[in-house]
Amino acid sequence: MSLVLTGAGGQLGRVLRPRLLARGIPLRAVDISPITPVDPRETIVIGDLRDAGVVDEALEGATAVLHLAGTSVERPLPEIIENNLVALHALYEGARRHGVGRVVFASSNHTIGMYPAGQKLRLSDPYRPDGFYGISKIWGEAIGRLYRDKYGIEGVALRIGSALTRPTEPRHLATWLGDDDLEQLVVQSLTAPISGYQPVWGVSANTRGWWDNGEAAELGYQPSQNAEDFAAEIMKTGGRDWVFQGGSFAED
Ligand code: NAI
Ligand code: 15L
Repeated sequence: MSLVLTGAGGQLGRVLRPRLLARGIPLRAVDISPITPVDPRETIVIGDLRDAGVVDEALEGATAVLHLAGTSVERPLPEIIENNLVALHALYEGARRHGVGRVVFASSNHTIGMYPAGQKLRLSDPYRPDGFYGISKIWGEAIGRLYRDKYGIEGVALRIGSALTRPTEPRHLATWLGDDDLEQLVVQSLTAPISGYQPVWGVSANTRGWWDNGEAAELGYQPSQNAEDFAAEIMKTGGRDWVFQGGSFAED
């Protein structure tokens, strides 16, 4: 596999790059901000993915893309549009030009953040975004499906909960995705046979989880982490229980 990882300098990129390299997957790491290679098998492209020239440099010879780049929190609409709609479209157009076989896209629970906390959901339940950021991830899921249907690019959308090394608040008891599970889910999403386009939840095997993740199991994802292991510690901190699944994003 010749893998391009965008958003390589961000939180999840920094967790995943050494882990993917340790599995023998060479990387081209892309970010708008300067980054340094983790090891010699990693090449770096610095630039803005809204720029087709940067996309061409990044995707030359690539067989797969893990697209993490973008604005990752609620921000004013123009910033969201530029990084999460315009840059994402440029990335998919590049994938089409360069014959990339599969794009794995980092979506988010904020696509459904206005559902009440505690309500069990399936991927087929209607979107209920909790802001412009959540709407931009719906765009991302839709563009992945479009490029599969029109151009045959296989796609996996990871609807990630809260990807953190440790869960820290009561909401994370349902939404947490641990680092080991993140790595496993990404590897399965890049390599498992799929029929076209597949959204899945990006979440660990949390006892108090809200999301039915049968689709990820079909990719071979077998989560080994559970936020419940941190429950006693989290409850001692007295963090608040949010009304909506999107937590603070839904109430801002
Ligand atoms: P982050 O904000 O730490 O990293 C995003 C990276 O993308 C940054 O290094 C930034 O410089 C880069 N970037 C932004 N716009 C760019 C552009 N136009 N061209 C090139 N690079 C650009 O985000 P994090 O936490 O690493 O998340 C990665 C992805 O996963 C994001 O798309 C985020 O929305 C998604 N996600 C993350 C979750 C989490 O719990 N961390 C939960 C749900 C989704
Ligand atoms: C996300 O989509 C964000 O990128 C991340 O910063 C967290 O806020 C996460 O969701 C979450 O909902 O916990």
